Amino acid sequence: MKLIIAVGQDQDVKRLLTRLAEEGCGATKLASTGGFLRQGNTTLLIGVETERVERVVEVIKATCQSRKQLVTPMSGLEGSIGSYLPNPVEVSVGGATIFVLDVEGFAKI
Ligand code: 2BA
Repeated sequence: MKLIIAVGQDQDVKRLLTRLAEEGCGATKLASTGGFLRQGNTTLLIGVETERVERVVEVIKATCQSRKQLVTPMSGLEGSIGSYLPNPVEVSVGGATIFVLDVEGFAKI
């Protein structure tokens, strides 16, 4: 068995949960925050049989979109002089960041 941890964008997760339910996959949705943008995103914990990992990753790929976002770099502003405003930079966020972990044990009690 494997545990898939998928960090996605809030906008995609409702549809993704519907698709996972259609595939008969259980999932747990956690509210999370990206370390770089410091904005809300969603992390899903999905426990699946090893042979279904590829299928689930396909479903995530088909459902989660990549989006461009403008970010104003803020680090290093402390101590800046006057009204210096750094230019926003564009970053591409998602579709999803996926980790696949081995599961040593699994029980439902
Ligand atoms: P954030 O950390 O808020 O990152 C959002 C997007 O900002 C990233 O999209 C990437 O395009 C950009 N970015 C991140 N760190 C950067 C840096 N040091 N310099 C320049 N640009 C940077 P994604 O790579 O698609 O990541 C989306 C979200 O997935 C991340 O949100 C974070 O919550 C999660 N994530 C990504 N890589 C991770 C990792 N190695 N471990 C844990 N979570 C991760």
